[in-house]
Amino acid sequence: MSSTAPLAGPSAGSSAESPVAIACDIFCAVIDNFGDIGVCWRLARQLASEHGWQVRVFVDDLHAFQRLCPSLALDRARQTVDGIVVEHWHTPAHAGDTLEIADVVIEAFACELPPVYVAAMAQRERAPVWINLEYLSAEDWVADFHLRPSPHPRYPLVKTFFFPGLGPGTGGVLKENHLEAARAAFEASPAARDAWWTKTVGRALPVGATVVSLFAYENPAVDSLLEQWRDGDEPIMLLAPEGRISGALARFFGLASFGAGAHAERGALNTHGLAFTEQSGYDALLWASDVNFVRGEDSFVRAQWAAKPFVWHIYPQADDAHLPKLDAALAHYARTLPADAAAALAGFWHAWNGAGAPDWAALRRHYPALRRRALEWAGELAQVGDLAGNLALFTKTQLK
Ligand code: TRH
Repeated sequence: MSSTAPLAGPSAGSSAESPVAIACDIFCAVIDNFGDIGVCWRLARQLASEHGWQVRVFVDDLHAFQRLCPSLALDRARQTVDGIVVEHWHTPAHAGDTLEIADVVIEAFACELPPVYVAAMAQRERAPVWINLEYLSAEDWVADFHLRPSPHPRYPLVKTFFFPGLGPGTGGVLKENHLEAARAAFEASPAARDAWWTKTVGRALPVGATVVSLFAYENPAVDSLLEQWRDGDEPIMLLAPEGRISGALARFFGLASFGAGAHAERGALNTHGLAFTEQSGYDALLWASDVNFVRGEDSFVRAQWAAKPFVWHIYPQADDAHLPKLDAALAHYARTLPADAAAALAGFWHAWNGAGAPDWAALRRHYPALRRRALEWAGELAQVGDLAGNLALFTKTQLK
């Protein structure tokens, strides 16, 4: 129902008529990497497929987006992908070729909406529900600020802060309705797993090896870890999607590069470079692995739903502002772990984020407890509710 026409409401019309879909515009400015568009795209697809919303995504970097969504055309100002309209957003003034104002406007990660769009929001007979979707943080203050309104200084508009989080009273994190069933089906089907290994890695699942996926930023701790894996007793099958850590792998193995299809073996360490998959394909890598190294925001969340022990490379911020966030996440994730397992996990996460040396043997020793906790935590996190569902629920209360 995107229009500049007066809004009759999400379920306008008589009860005999089918309800009109809620129109939602999501604005996403890509700062760097894939997390900004990764979160927005996942949210967009979920609002469309699970809530029946008509979603339009404004994004300023189609190249980053295309890595997650290969069917996207780079040269089109406007296109429809999976039923979602994608506008190439030329910030800051551009707001599409025709000015259409949605029922729900999501400003992702405090990106600035085009002034012309905001002015038109204020002109609408019924003001849109305006959401500022924040970055995920596990810190306690998040629950206090979640859903706080912020009146616009000049227009009769109210922006609401929507905070993702890991605890009660926050907006939760994204989780599709079908996710658990998809994971269970993959884990229950040797044929599905075999097919995944053949297609993705080009070989069968190695018997007896610990499978590790590695998605990380450049990381000085990686050399020490690779040495520990190489020199250890336990066979390690390392699966590394091509990206910012690939250069370090190439240097370690004395190769020119370590992109998709690369392969190297040293001691107990067997490493394969993987192609960066489309977004929906990434989950299977997490399900296929025993331990996952993830980063940023979206892969951090996916690792929690994969219910396998994981190591988080948090997005580094100025003045180490990210370190309290790392500890806040650990406080949730490690809450019921025995003290020695919690210490091994915290030590490893800290080392992976710049403080100390990673101790793989210590982490490995506590694997059974970490695996139990990973499963338990996925259940606890699900209690907070899925972000798209929480957002849809809040929006409905505002559109009544
Ligand atoms: O790419 P990131 O480092 O993104 C970061 C964070 O979001 C951070 O909070 C933000 O401030 C910064 O960007 C600008 O990590 P993240 O969030 O895990 O996003 C990666 C996305 O890439 C995620 O949606 C999963 C997806 N992905 C694939 O689609 N295919 C792949 O093969 C891999 C490895 C990842």
